[in-house]
Amino acid sequence: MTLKIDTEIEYDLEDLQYDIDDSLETDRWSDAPSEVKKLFHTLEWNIIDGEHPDTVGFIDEALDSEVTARTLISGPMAAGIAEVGRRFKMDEYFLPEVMMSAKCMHEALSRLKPLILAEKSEEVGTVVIGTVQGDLHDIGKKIVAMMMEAAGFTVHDLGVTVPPEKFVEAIREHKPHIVGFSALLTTTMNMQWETLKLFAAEGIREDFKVFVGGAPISQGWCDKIGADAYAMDALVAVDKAKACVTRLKNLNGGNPELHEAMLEIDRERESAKAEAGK
Ligand code: B1M
Repeated sequence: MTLKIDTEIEYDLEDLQYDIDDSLETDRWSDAPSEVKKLFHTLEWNIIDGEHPDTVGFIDEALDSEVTARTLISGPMAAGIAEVGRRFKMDEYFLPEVMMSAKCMHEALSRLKPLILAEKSEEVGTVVIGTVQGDLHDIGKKIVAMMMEAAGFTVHDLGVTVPPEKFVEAIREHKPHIVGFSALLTTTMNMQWETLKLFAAEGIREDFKVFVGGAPISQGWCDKIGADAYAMDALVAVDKAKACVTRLKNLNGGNPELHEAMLEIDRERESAKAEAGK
């Protein structure tokens, strides 16, 4: 038996500016038993405070309470790191604090990764993924890679600050169905475009589908650079990737029909959400 806790609802995270007592008073995670709700807020604050020696202990406690790895990632971990981003933007936090919080995220993900990967059943395709050149952010990319692997893909993660030529090399070696670029900085998102241009120059653009993601990335950007799919989170990335290797497998990368099919997946998701919210 696993606990079902809704992490798709958009919560107001304003309480995270104050202290855990304020968080405990919100209705966030109220569909969980009270001790789990408390544990979720503790984990949010553990990430905000960057107290990484304690992170895995809280994760283990949540797992013992039948909470799934996916719920932890998309729930309290996402909330905690979002508040870190806000504090950084408002100059309330500086790099050392952000690095401590990132360490909490990495330690939690290392603990959760085997549980997510244990879900893998059939082999559905191959993915090459990396954070583009100049960009060191990899927490979100690691989550995407993990979820893709759990969904049946063999994932070759090239790491961070990956030069366009290294993508080309990996593509020649692994012959992927999907190539994914992550970028978290407005100053590095352009490297997604540069990498895509190199694929065209090398005559390999149509051999696979190109996925783009990361906080500053949008559908508009995806359209502008001529990528095949934009995914706002790991779940959307998996849905779209699966469609690409099954019913859309005969459409080449760069095909406008493929692009339209990706947009249709977003529309279906939106209407399913609206339906569920009724
Ligand atoms: Co930096 N950082 N950071 N940072 N950092 C941001 C991105 C920033 C928004 C913070 C802020 O100002 N609020 C800001 C960028 C501003 C901008 O460009 N507009 C910023 C900055 C400025 C910087 C530095 C330049 C700071 C400096 O040095 N002065 C510097 C850059 C270093 C470099 O890259 N060259 C820097 C450094 C760092 C750390 C190293 C300290 C650390 C990264 C540690 C690491 O990743 N190993 C860090 C962190 C942790 C952040 C924030 C706080 C958190 C990022 C994160 O992990 N989010 C971030 C604030 C923010 O994003 N709001 C910030 C959680 C993660 C789960 O979400 O990565 O969005 P995300 O991934 C999601 C989706 O986007 C999507 O799915 C994921 C899961 O749902 N997704 C994909 C991601 N990739 C995808 C690929 C796909 C599909 C979906 O297909 C291929």
